[in-house]
Amino acid sequence: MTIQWFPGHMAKARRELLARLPQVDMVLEVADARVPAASRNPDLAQLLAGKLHLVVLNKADLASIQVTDEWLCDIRSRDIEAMAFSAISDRRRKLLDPIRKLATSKAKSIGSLRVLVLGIPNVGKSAIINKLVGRRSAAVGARPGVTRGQQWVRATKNLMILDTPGILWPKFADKQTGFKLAAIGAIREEILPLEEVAFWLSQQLLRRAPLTLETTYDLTSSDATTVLTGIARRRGMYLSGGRLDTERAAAMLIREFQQGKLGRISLETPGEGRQANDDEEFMV
Ligand SMILES: Nc1nc2c(ncn2[C@@H]2O[C@H](COP(=O)(O)OP(=O)(O)O)[C@@H](O)[C@H]2O)c(=O)[nH]1
Ligand SMILES: [Mg+2]
Repeated sequence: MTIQWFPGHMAKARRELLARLPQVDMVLEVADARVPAASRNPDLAQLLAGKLHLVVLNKADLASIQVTDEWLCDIRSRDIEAMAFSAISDRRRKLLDPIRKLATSKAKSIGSLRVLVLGIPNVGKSAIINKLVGRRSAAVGARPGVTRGQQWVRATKNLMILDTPGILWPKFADKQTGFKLAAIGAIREEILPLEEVAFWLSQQLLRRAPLTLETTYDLTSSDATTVLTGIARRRGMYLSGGRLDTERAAAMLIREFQQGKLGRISLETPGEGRQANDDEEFMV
């Protein structure tokens, strides 16, 4: 499901986006509320010139409420509309209202509003399309010039959605970004080893939500190097021969983080990424 981002893939995704943009009035850019910077691509803004643009921080049910509010202020301060959303628990209405408001504020006749949902893998694009289209789902036929197999679906009387989301390529600014994307399941584990991602995540948890590892796994140490062995011991994860299975513990920690079992945790705050660019270059 996730994509390994080689330059060729990025170029293809960019080409496909450029081909589809002329057909739409608004781009709904879906990002992950736990990593709103790492899950966006700053290069998108210049491609969108002239389009209505709404950033949806999805999976807000998994992120810190306070940190998400900070991100919304940060994005809006750059003159981009933004909202927090949970495709799992929020009502469709919460998404429809800001779309309408943005369209009418720009004097765009809502009577013809055509929307493309766009984002990196696994941020919830399909969940959002399903939410918007709801039970009203009714394909209205492929249109000329539209990528084959792609259809406009009517969400409301006035709102048409492309049923195939646009795939955005992440911008790998540094290794931290890679870890953030791996932690939310946006890039494949082949790119960054599971145990390295879990170690990084352990450090983040100890720093940003210090009680989480204790309440979830009964671990009291504040040393990230002991987290995986601690989880393996608590959960009885052993390899034949009696060694602790830290790889299984790593997979479990990442999975439970992704499922929200560790609580509402944001992995970055506005501002902190901007001074961390002395990190080594991260290539995929
Ligand atoms: N907790 C939570 N999970 C979500 C939310 N939106 C999507 N998901 C889950 O995230 C995973 C990826 O969603 P999907 O819509 O397939 O992402 P896509 O790759 O961007 O189309 C699925 O397991 C969804 O159930 C959300 O708002 N909150
Ligand atoms: Mg999808």
